[in-house]
Amino acid sequence: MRKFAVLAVTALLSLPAFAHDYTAGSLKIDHPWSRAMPANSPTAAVFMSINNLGKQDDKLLSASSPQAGKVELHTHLHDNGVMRMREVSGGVALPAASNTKLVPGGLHIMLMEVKKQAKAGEKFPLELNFEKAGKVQVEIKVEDGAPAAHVHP
Ligand SMILES: [Cu+2]
Repeated sequence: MRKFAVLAVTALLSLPAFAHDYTAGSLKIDHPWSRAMPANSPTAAVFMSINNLGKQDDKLLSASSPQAGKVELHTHLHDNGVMRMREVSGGVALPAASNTKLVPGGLHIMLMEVKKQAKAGEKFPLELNFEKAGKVQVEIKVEDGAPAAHVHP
């Protein structure tokens, strides 16, 4: 009986966390996710944090996914008070001993020409291509997250 209770608590605690991370060389890729995609939406943004635990800088050069016809690396820039997305030229720098966060409103991986809009709870594969760590396959978890604070319906 007691064992059952412990198992139940563990299951409850582990469910909402969705902890999933990947290690590639000195890179630790934590919690790659995207939001549930509205029907017919041709684009979707993917977020994660990439912790470079090594002594050498690395760089995220590109990404690809069977989910999308094209994948770009994007950042947001303020342009006369308007937030605009812009492709990051030359890749996303991952300085040694630092944690680079891809978050809503900041750096993100942009899926273009999305082939099938993913729903919350689904997963899809994404391949990250790093300058030094090479190619790394990760699973993107699709979450039913609220829209970013600066987006108005
Ligand atoms: Cu974008």
